[in-house]
Amino acid sequence: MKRISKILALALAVVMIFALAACGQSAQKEAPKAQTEEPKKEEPAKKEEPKKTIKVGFSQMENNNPWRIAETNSIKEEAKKRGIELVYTDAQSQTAKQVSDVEDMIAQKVDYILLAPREFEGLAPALQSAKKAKIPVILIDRAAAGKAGEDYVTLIASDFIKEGQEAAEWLAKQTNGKANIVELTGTTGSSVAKDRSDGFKDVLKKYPDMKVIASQTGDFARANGQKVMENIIQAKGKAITAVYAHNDEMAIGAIQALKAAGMTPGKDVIIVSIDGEKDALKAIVAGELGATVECNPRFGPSAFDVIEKLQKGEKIPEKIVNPDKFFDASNAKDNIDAAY
Ligand code: GYE
Repeated sequence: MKRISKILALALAVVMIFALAACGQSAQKEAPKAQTEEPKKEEPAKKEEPKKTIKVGFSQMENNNPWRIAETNSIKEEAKKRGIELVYTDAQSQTAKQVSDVEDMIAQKVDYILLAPREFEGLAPALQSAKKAKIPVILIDRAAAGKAGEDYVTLIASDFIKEGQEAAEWLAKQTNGKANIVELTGTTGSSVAKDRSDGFKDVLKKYPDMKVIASQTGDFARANGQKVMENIIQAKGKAITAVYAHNDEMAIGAIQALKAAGMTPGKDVIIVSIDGEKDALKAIVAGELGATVECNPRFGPSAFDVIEKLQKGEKIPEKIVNPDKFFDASNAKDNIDAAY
């Protein structure tokens, strides 16, 4: 036994000597190579880089219309462009899910949160959790209850009151201040539906012969807009002379309902809406939709500009208002290609 282990130890020693020699050789062989690959020396610095990658959570409320999809794409594209890691969630039209989505992001330790609030109320628990975790929240496209600079950093959005006012002024001109209007409102409880209604009705005060004869929610969706319009047509029939839809999708639904009822949109019934999506511009060219107030969904550049400013410690205003255009028969065709 002793002899056998002695032999084994000897054999092992021989193998090790050879192995060491081989190592030395390959190290020698590779030495010149290693010298030319100088950046290798900087590896430790490189390793720190991933820490600098910003991780941003984007809580989208839903993705059920072209406007939303354009917004989601804009955020995703811009994050990619800037090398920012994005954690994306879709609340599927449920405020409760939106709260838990934000809480998940906090657990994932994102550096910032972009939040597109479905409803004005109901998101306080999410905002509080983010505040506790010291994660800045930037509201985009709709408002939520809370204080800028305290519960969230800022709100980037269009001026919805102005949008409603512009729609009303256009309609007043088209109808010589005389119209029986059906209002198709957006999501109940959203800041945008309230403001677009308020702005519109504000202007109507100047025109006593312009009346809202029915106002119902179509939840910003085409199919709902169509269904609601069908019911209103059944109740009001030919008395309807105008439609104000809080977004293009519902306006397009209303156009379909009017046609099905044997009415001619653009002639019997003048229609105005908001957003500026491709289908709406096409409907303007077709003479069915009168006009649409633009509401720009491309939030990517402005949202990530805010984040980069926060990174540098710069001050951010409490509200950032998106500039919007106006589309009617004079410019719809020229803007179709650029629309979403
Ligand atoms: O007009 C509509 C969308 O919040 C401004 O929501 C946004 C609105 C937009 O679903 O189409």
